[in-house]
Amino acid sequence: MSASIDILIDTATSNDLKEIAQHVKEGKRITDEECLLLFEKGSLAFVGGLANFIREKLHGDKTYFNRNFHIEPTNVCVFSCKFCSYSRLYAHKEEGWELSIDQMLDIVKSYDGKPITEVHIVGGVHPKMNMAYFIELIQKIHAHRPDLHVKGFTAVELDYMFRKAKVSTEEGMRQLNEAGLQSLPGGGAEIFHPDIRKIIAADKVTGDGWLAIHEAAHNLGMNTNATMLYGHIEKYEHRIDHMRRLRDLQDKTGGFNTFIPLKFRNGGNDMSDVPESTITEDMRLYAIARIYMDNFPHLKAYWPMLGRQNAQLSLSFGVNDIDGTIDDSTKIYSMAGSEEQTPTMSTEELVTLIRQVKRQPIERDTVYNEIKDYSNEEVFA
Ligand code: V47
Ligand code: SF4
Repeated sequence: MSASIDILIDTATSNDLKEIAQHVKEGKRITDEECLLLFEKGSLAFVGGLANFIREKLHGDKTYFNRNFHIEPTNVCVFSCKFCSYSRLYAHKEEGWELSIDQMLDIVKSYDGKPITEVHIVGGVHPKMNMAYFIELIQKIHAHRPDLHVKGFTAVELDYMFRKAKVSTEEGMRQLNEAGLQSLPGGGAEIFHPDIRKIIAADKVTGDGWLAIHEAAHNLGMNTNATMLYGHIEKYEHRIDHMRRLRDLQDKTGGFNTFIPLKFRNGGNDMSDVPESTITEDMRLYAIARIYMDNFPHLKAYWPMLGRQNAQLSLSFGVNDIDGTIDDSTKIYSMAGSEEQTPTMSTEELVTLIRQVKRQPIERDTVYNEIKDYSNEEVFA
């Protein structure tokens, strides 16, 4: 491993790139300026090699996945993010869906007896689904299946819930946590920088508001994820600003588990004229994120969005997690034009994908406790 980084140091095409490689070897944090240099001048092989060095230092060949399903309570949404192909405005709510608590509980019950460890709840921001509604949902899920980890609600949904209920962020998080909400997904982050946010997601929670909600969750001992929607109108500077804000909060709280870059998909939304990023640019971003976000333990490629083969490829560019089985329970990417129209993978398929690139498949729970090593598993449950 250290031989491979020495080759990168020796063959770097400029002194500044050589210096970055040396920093990575020594485990030193890179600066924003160095990060920009990687975006501008780092070849795919160079950034990929550095990211893989870090990935193997942190996790060896271990590649995590979990067994989960999603509940999307509604796609009716009071907001109108330009990149979103999924939501329907309240005025057109008959075109969308709204699930009752009983319907959502039926989804949970359909997994009875199956070795699922996590339910991921995320949807549009419906003006009538309030905090009391979701507290009741979480309590009922918890009462039905106490071993199921409830990960739910983006900071966008939470911000709206708390404002409507007239509670502070801290109080709102406390009440949801007490009801049984155990962690937060990373959605709604998009691009924090106001110059971009005001164009693509003008009316929802600000970058600072998003960070404050995650900080409040961390202060209660909850773990959360963070995403970044990339590959549309943002510049490298905006990506770096976004990652710096996350890195700073992580320095303060240590509450983030995973960073999840989300590739912008341009199907069926108001930004369909914006071309999608190339696979090379996707892999370069994963690699640079792995190098820059030195205090994030995990980097995830969300396969329904990236596609399975590209998710597999990303395992050589810093990624050590490919989310879960999902079980065809999310529509957010299929509606945005992803090739994954029915996102479901059996554990066997996930394991095979990981093994094909000579990595070690490990089933984890939401907070990365290892459940099972599938390296030599022949029979699948
Ligand atoms: O915030 C919406 C994104 C996010 C598009 O924490 C789009 O484990 C690309 O955050 N093209 C929600 N992306 C999903 C999310 C998530 C998914 C999986 C795992 C976790 C986790 C979190 O989806 C939104 C937005 O950034 N999104 N539309 C689109 N057209
Ligand atoms: Fe609503 Fe989320 Fe879609 Fe924005 S991305 S319109 S907040 S569902």
